Amino acid sequence: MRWYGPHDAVSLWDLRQAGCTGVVTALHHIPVGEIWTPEEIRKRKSLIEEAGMSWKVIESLPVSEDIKKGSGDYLRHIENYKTSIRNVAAEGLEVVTYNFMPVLDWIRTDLEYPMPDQSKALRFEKPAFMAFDLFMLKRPGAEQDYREDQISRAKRWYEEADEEKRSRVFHNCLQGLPGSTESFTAAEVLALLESYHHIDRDSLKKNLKYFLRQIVPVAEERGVKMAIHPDDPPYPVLGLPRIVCTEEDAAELLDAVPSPSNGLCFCTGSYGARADNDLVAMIRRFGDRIHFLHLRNTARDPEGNFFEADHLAGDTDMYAIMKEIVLLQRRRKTNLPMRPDHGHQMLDDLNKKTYPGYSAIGRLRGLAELRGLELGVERSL
Ligand code: DNO
Repeated sequence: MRWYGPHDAVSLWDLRQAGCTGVVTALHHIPVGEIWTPEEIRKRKSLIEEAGMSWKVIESLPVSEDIKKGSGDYLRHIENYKTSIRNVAAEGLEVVTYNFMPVLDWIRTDLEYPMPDQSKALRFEKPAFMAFDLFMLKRPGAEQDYREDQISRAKRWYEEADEEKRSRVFHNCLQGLPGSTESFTAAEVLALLESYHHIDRDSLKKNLKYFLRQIVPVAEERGVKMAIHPDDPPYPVLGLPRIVCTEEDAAELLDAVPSPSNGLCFCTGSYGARADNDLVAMIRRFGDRIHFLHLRNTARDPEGNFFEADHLAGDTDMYAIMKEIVLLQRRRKTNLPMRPDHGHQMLDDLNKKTYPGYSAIGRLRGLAELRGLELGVERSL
């Protein structure tokens, strides 16, 4: 399971009691672009081991905006990234998760979407997001990115929403980086977006490939596996290109640097938010390059809205996915690290302040269901 570090309201012992054996975490206190030192890595590792679990997977070693843009301090950041890879390898860590989403990591408009059982889920509501973009953030040129009917739909959402609803969506869309409780201001996001105005899909891809060509040989030499997380939601947002959304995107980046160390974090929630991604086929095709999995389910509609369903419900057939993973593990003669991604806020979670999607009990439920499913599939094959 994921742990945000000593400040996380969910403790390591909570995770252990949930049935977790391997923790995935990051040194969120080290500024993006700087080096993860051996001391800091060791300190974090011993905390986890003292609670009887292991740390093999990093989520995430973040890639700086300069690297994504291929400008500013990017060469120094890449050298630092290589040093961090060497440092984590020396401490026995095996997988480095990262993403290449410009400016914002994952985005949701609603962090407390009520489920019929009164638990709360994360949701992405397209009209709310478009209203945020067009009428709250007021991004220059935003109307060119939407069709007429979408703009009217967004306007209707905006007019019908009261002040409180608008400001909740505004705040949710500006949430800061994972592991931070701060959010961006509108002015900061607009400035960041502006700094990407010359970066289109092709140049972002070029920068990702450059980064991979630099990093992967070091990872390979030290026995580390890089695992790129897909974009979430898996389509362009706020005029920014998104380049890890589909099977073809994944194939292209894997082919660009054909090394076992250049691999995927296979997130069924992100890839699964698009109806055109066939997840089982993707696991079959990319199996040898999948180094980490996020198991999560979404329920989507044709408008582009989705909410995070229970792990065994929603549009993704989790049984089919798990079966494919079990077969893959057998073929590769290994146990792949995987975790339940997100969970509903439920029971005592409802009275606690945790990172959105990362409350203890909702994830405990997800983990328990997924472990049961895995064991059942395993025994029946
Ligand atoms: C959200 C997570 C992402 C993920 C990063 C990986 O819950 O799946 O924040 O950790 O995109 O770099």
